[in-house]
Amino acid sequence: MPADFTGTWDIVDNQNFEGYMVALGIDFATRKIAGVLKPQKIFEQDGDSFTIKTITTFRNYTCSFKAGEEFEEITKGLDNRKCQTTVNWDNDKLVCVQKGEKKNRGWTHWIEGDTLFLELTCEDQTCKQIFKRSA
Ligand code: VL7
Repeated sequence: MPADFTGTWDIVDNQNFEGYMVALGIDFATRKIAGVLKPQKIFEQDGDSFTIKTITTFRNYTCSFKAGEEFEEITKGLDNRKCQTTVNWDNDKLVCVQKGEKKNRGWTHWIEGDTLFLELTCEDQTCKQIFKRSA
């Protein structure tokens, strides 16, 4: 049985989001707005099929995929790039590789109890986010 991420998660910590946004080439004004947001993650999971919604007061981002199947991701409203993206299980972690213009781009999610972890990487920058289950 794979891990079940289904639910709603509220951010409680966000380390080096600024560095991650700089690596993605996000402009100064947008970074200042984005840097104070408190994103919520809403996971819908049916086995290996996922929809992850990242919800903020500024912009929302939705990504749907099936583990193990490559898809074209357009990071609309974020850095607006096209990636060939694959998310795979690594034991109970979800490991995403976003192939495209930016080197070493991807993210990893995992759960420990009622805590959801996310590490977002682009080039030499890693942002570490922590969420607590709210529903
Ligand atoms: C993680 C934001 C910064 C542009 C707006 C900020 C809007 C949220 O990759 C992500 O989630 C994965 C893993 O959970 C699933 O899709 C999105 C947010 C990255 C990067 C870019 C700043 C402008 C913040 C919508």
